Amino acid sequence: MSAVTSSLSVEQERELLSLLGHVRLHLLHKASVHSFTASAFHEHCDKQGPTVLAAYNEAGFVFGAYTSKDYTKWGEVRDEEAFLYSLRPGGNKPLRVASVNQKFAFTERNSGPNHGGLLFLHENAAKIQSNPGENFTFQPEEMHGEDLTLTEFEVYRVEELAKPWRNINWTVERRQQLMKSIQSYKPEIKGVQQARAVLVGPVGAGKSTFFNSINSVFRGNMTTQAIAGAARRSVTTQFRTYSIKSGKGGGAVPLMLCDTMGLEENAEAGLDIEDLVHIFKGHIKDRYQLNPLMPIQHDAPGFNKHATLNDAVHCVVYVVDTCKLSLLTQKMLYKVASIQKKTNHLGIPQILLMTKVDEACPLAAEDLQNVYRSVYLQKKARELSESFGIPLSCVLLVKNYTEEPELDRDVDILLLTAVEQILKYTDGFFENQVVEDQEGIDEPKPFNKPKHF
Ligand SMILES: Nc1nc2c(ncn2[C@@H]2O[C@H](COP(=O)(O)OP(=O)(O)O)[C@@H](O)[C@H]2O)c(=O)[nH]1
Ligand SMILES: [Mg+2]
Repeated sequence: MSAVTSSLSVEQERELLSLLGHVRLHLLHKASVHSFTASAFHEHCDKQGPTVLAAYNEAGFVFGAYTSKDYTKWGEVRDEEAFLYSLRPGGNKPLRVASVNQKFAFTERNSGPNHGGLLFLHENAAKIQSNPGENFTFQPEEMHGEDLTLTEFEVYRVEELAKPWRNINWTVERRQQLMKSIQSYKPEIKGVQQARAVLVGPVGAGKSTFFNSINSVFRGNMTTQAIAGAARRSVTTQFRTYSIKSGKGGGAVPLMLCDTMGLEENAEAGLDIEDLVHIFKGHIKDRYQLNPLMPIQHDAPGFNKHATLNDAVHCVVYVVDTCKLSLLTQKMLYKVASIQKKTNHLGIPQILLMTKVDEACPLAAEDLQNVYRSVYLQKKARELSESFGIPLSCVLLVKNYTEEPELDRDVDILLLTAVEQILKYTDGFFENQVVEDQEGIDEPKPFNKPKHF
C-alpha cells in the first residue's frame, strides 16, 4: 500500500478532518489501483473499524460516508454515528447529512458500500446510485452536482486516540531503569544461566529485525547481525541462537533470542512443528540447518541429545506483522494452534508480539507514544488475543529499528518493555520447575524428563 497515495488535496483533507474530529486517516483502498469492484472493496475494507469513503467526480465534488462500524459482506449494520458528507467545489462549506433514523450504514456481499442515500460502486463500476430521502435527506445538486460517474473512489480508516490501555512511562529514566533491570536479571533456578526465548511467526513478521533491534538498544548503536529481509520465503533457514551484548564492556545480557525459519501455512513449507518441539526442548544447537522437507536428524552433529533446562526454551514469542493481520489465514491459525498445543503441553509461557505498528497506524508513526492509545491498534490486539487464545496482557506492540540511523528513546522503551515481559514470563516458567522439583537436584536436569511433561 505504501506506493498508493491519497487524491485528497491538503484543503480537502483539512475539510474532511473538520467533520471527523481529532483523527488521522489511513488509506486502505483506492479504486483506480485496486479496481472499482465490491470484492476489492471488501478485501481491503472489511473489519477495519471506523472508516470514511471518498468518491470523486468530474464536477469536482468529493463526497461519501462515514461509519463507526466494521464493513462486512453480510447485510445490514446499524450505526447511529453514520453520516454522508460532501466537500463541494466553489468555496462552499462542507455538507454533513445525518441519517433520518440515526441508524444506517450497510453493505451487501455483491455490492459496494450502501448507505441507503448513496450506493457506491453501483453495478461493480465507477458509479453511484443516489437515493435522497431514503434514510438520508439531501439535495443531489448539493451532494454530488448530479454527476453520478466516479473518477476515483477511496476508503480511509479513521484512526482515533483514546485513553491508554497500557501505561508506559516514556522517560529517559524509565529507559535506563528497564536496561538495568534486564541486565541484572538472573534466572532463579540452578543450572540455568540465562533466559531463552524463541521467536515464532510467519516469514517477514520481523523476527530477525526484532533481535537486531534489541541488540542495537543494548549495544548503543545500530546492528544487523541477524539477516533480515523482505523476501516472500524464509530468509532465515538456519536455527540461530543469538546472545545480546551490551556495548562499552557491559557483558552479555542474560537473554538468548532464538531465531527460526518462518512459519508457512503449508505443511511441507517453512518451520516444521516436530522440529519446533525439538527446539523447545533444547535439542537443537546454534546454526542447525533446518529443512522443511527433512525432519531433524537425531544423529546429526547439530542435535544435542543431552539437552538440559539451560538449553531449553523458556518463553515462546509469537511474532506477527500488524499490517498483515487480515492475511493470517485459517490454515496459518491452525498451524499456530497446533504449536500452542505443544507449547502448553510443555508448560512454556507464550507472548504475542505485534510488530510494524508504525506502518499499521499513522498515529503511531507520527508519535510512538500513541501506540497504546490508538483505538485501531487496541482493536487489532484484542482480535489477535482472541484468535490466538492468549490474554491481552500478553500482547505487546513494538516498532523495530529498520532504517533509522540512530536510537530513539520511545522505540527503545517499547522494545525493552517487551524484553522485560519476556523475562517476567520466563520467571513464571522457572517457578513452576522449582515447585515440581521436590528433590532439589543440584545438576541441571534433563529437559525431556521433568515430571509434568
Ligand atoms: N516499518 C517497519 N518495518 C519492519 C519492522 N520490523 C520489521 N520490518 C521490516 O520487515 C521486513 C521483514 O523483517 P524480518 O526481520 O526479515 O522478518 P522475519 O522473516 O520474521 O525474520 C524487513 O524488511 C524489515 O525491515 C517494524 O517494526 N516496522
Ligand atoms: Mg528472519
